[in-house]
Amino acid sequence: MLARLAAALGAIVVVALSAAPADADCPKPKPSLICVLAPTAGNSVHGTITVSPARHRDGTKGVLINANITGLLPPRTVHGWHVHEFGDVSADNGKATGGHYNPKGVVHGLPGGTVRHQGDIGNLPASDDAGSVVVQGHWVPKLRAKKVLGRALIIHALTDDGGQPTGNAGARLAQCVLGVAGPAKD
Ligand SMILES: *[C@@H]1O[C@H](CO)[C@@H](O)[C@H](O)[C@H]1NC(C)=O
Ligand SMILES: [Cu+2]
Repeated sequence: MLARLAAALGAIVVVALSAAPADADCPKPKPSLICVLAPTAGNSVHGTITVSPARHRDGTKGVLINANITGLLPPRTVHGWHVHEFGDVSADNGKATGGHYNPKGVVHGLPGGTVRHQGDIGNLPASDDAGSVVVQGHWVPKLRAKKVLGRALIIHALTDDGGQPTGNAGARLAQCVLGVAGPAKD
């Protein structure tokens, strides 16, 4: 009886030891996401977007978005961009990605506003004379990188004016799926 109890306890200790993480003292690196744009039919927008978890000075959690996008024609135009619900880029018009990522079922808005879809990341800066934009550290409060992993990012033809229901941003020029990024290269 006692021997059997000791054996059972031994088994529990072994299980507990093998389950203990070897690197318990190392903080887990936070995943960053990467999205490589492909143009929808009839368009020529290409680019790469990264999404990194960040915390604002006031303690708000969110993400910082970097992007380098070309083919935003005509030149000097402002294009809305959003996280859309599904990572399905099988439709050549971008429509298989569904609507904006909006888990709370609220109304549309822009990142500075009090109410908005979580996928409402606003507008790109105006494209330059060549139709390109480079974005460094576009802050989006309350968006969580791990919640958008596997969803799509859409670049629209028109400016998101914040209007209902989806900002009047027009056709979808390019789409990509947010995936796990490798180690930072810069
Ligand atoms: C943006 O991408 C283009 C190629 O598409 C590259 O030539 C350029 O160096 C990139 N710019 C930045 C700031 O990464
Ligand atoms: Cu959109």
